[in-house]
Amino acid sequence: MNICWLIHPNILNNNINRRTNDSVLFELQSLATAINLKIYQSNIIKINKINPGTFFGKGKIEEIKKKLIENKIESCIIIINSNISPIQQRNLERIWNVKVLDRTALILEIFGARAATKEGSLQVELAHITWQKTRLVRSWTHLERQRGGRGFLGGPGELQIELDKRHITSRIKRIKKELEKVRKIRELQRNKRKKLYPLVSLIGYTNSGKSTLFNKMTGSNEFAKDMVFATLDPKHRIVSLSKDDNFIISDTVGFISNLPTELIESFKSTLDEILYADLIIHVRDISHEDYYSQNEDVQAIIGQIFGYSNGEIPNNYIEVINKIDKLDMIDRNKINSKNKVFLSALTGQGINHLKNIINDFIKNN
Ligand SMILES: Nc1nc2c(ncn2[C@@H]2O[C@H](COP(=O)(O)OP(=O)(O)OP(=O)(O)O)[C@@H](O)[C@H]2O)c(=O)[nH]1
Ligand SMILES: [Mg+2]
Repeated sequence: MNICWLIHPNILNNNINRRTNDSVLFELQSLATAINLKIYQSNIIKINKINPGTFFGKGKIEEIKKKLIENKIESCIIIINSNISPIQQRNLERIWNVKVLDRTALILEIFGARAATKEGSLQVELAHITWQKTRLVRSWTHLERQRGGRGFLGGPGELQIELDKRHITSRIKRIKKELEKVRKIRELQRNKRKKLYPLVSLIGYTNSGKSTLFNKMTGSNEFAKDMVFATLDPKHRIVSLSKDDNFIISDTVGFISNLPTELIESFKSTLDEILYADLIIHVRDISHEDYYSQNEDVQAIIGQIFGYSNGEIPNNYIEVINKIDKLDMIDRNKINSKNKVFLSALTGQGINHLKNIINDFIKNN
């Protein structure tokens, strides 16, 4: 098991810090444990100004180096919860003599580890090599070759590091072609299904309870776990409301803050499930400290999927406020509205109400 050292750089004057330090570190830790990394330590490091060459200032870098040497930590991965440039990565790796990953690399690793279908693997590989390509621009040959072809964690795309840019470009083309085929097949299947039954898509922040709700509504047993990105590939099931009223529900990949744009681009065929849904259900975890900022992140990603620019929301959209069993809320039933259903996917409380809302929506649209 690889050991990792998690560092969240708290950058001064960065207005987009909407979360508390604790919750940022907690999410970072769950990302690391999602690929079985053992956490040596996690810290927040204050930064006044990003150093273009090394990201951190001299003092911090020396401090970390000293600690690595003193504690004889050799095969450690240092994960920096931000985007770092290829030059910064190279310099830090040289000084510290350990592997350095940034947030995007970490998320891509998790997706790589989760991909279970051919489509999922292709999508992850596409995201990975598109990202790598952007990092090869400035300092390709010597930098990447020196670092060696095998990343610590392996996974799709790691081998590609030894190929030159032209190879990557042609691989990107081939994957896109293959994915386009998959997308067409999906489109056909979707159209076929849609002729039979309306499509209801679950979306939401990772770990908000989409799969738990999917399982509760369909009686299935899909993987649902207290773990980020438990689900990667879309799943479909028919839900019967009555003899004549059925719909198809789809469960899909969760979102996260700063989701790499390469992933959104590459996961088009998966995200089509949302784009072409008759009804979108946004599952939100009301017990989470970041309830509001998670909503902003999901809205931003919806905007990217639909090509919105001003925070609009699709009109076939409702919210499920999940995990109410964890709260001590009085009068919560009064808060239910046409577009908002409070429930617990775990206990089942409120599920019938959701089914009624879905039924109404389907009948009226
Ligand atoms: N207390 C409580 N826990 C819940 C509820 N719904 C889901 N959970 C828990 O939340 C965790 C995440 O649930 P999942 O259903 O896997 O979440 P998801 O949204 O599918 O997550 P990803 O697939 O990672 O995007 C699990 O530990 C669930 O048991 C709920 O209503 N109440
Ligand atoms: Mg899931």
